Amino acid sequence: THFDSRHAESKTPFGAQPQGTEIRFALASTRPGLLRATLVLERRHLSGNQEQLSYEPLQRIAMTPEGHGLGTAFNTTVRFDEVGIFGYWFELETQQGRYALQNNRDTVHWTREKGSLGPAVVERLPSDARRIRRYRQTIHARDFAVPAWAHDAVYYAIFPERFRNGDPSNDPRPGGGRVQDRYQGHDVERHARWIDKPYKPGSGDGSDAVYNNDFFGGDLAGIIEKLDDIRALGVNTIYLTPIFRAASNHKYDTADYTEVDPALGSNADFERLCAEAAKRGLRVLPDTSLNHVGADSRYFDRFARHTPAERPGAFRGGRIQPGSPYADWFSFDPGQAAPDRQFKGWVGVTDLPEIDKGSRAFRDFAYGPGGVMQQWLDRGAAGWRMDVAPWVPDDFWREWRRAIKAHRPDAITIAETWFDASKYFLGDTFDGTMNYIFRSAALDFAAGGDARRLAAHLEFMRESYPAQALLANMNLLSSHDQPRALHALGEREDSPASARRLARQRLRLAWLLQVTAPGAPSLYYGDEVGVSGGDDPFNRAPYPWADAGGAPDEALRADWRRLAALRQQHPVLRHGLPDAPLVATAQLLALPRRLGDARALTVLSNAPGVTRASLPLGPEWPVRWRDALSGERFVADQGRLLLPLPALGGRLLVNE
Ligand code: ARE
Ligand code: CA
Repeated sequence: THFDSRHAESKTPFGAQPQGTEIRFALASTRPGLLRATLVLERRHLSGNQEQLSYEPLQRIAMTPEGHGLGTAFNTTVRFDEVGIFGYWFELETQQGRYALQNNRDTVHWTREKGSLGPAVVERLPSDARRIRRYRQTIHARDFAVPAWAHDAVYYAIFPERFRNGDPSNDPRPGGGRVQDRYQGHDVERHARWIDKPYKPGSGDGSDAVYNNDFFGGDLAGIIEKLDDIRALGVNTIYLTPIFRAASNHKYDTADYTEVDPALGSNADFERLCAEAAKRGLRVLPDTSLNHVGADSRYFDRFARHTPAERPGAFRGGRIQPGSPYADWFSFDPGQAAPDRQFKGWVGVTDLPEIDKGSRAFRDFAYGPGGVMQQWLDRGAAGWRMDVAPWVPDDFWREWRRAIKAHRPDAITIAETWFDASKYFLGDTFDGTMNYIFRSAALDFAAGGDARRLAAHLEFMRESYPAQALLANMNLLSSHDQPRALHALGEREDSPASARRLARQRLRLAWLLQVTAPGAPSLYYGDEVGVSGGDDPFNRAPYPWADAGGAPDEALRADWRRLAALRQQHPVLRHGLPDAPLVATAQLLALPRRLGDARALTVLSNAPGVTRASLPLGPEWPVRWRDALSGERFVADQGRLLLPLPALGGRLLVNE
């Protein structure tokens, strides 16, 4: 059923656009006998899951540059007056029947751009339109604005319990200690087996099952103590995983939204942290879940540890409490016999009873006047990283954003998502997301994967995400939820020195991409000194402070600092818009960005040996370039720039 001909499509302007923009769609084909072409537009993610198709006939046009010499060319202009996410494809009509010109399933697109037609796949129109692979058009609100500082941000992500013990007096067990179970409730017996058992990463002996209850004594005082070191990394925003009172070490099981956990410090310590950070030009971005709380919390109080019987938590002592001030926050099923089945835990985790986000009482508590969001912004927080964003209804996030921006217009709103986050970038919910698409694509490439795969992911984001958000995304390589970068790049505890060196070189390659790609780089504490570790919980190892017996890799840290400094020196790396890759082959990628007359060209090679790149620069490109890393100069000759490239390395070229 394949159309035996060449065909291509393009659009101008390319990428997400504000409401009211007119976009010209064009296609061209060498197929003789094309009768008609139609643009099929589908609106998605607006009211519920309803899909709506509209058909725009294309006009046949005389051969123009748009046609690129491909037989017949068509185009049409559509004005997008509504905000939304649109999918589209083209229908082609011939004497033989109808065909769909659609996004390519098999090959990578990285040249889909105005003027440069991208390859497309044409197949007989299937009876079920869901089988057609759409192109994407995002239309965002005209007034979508992110805080002025968002594109300048460089994050340092800290898991507070594991960074630095600045105050042994607040340790969960006085004097520190490795393992401490603070649960007084239901699974203490299961956990008890492991108390005081040495933690053996990856041992599979079950010691990791209770790792949520291992404490190392890290706290806010420790972070305050190390602010100068943090600042020296070239970062400017500290992202903290949750710090509110909670039983676990990760503290996503909030017990009280209004208090810092006593093992981490006090509310005053948080204010001090923000103030001391601000003195050094650093912001502090907290994290919380408004989707669930802890079972062991004052709101739920499953183990009757928090609330008096007269003002009970909603499930105090394992029984539904209709008279609870928090009763309205949760949905219960009293028909179930087992307590675990009477409420819903987040993805079935009974430690994390899910909130009914429709509850007005909860919404007011969370983001109403004087509510949780405001309290912490008033204490100095720079905004919020919101846990499990997709589990919370969009209308919640809309109200939430309005409340936050009304209170503090320069507060940033970051969603935790793992896949396409386009629906959060229409202007009414989030400014950016934790960019896991970036993480997987970058690590895949650095580990030796096909550079065209990385290009395809970067192009997906360049096409789908408004620039405001694209440049505000938290581009991470490691996090508290995924194996650390070094682990993903092959380093293991027992790796020989050569394997370690190789993994660290791959990490530098990923860093070069991270600090030059569109989006705010995020460094996970310890990555910069060679900390590795696999899945949760092994990705949360304590920072290896030299004064606590650790062995930080200072050379690696110096490399990070050099790379992060590039971003500070070249505004184009913070504010420049990306263009389509200049080159993407199996092992080579050249990624351009521009800001006014300034150009940056990141050239990356994951080949194991030294290679050469030959970059096609159009006539409009500068001729003289300097590698901002090595200082070497290069001059383009007849529109080509020839570059030697180191093994597993790259260059950042800037125009002179
Ligand atoms: C604990 C154990 C885990 C165990 C889990 C389930 O440590 O080993 O698998 O329980 O029983 C917090 C803690 C976790 C804890 C969890 C539950 O930090 O240590 O896990 O609570 O008690 C998905 C979600 C994503 C979510 C991750 C964890 O999409 O939103 O799962 N991330 C946030 C936070 C977490 C936090 C929570 C949510 C809960 O950042 O730290 O967990 O508040 C794939 C999927 C992703 C999936 C991802 C991660 O790639 O595509 O959707 O993320 O894996 O595993
Ligand atoms: Ca401590």
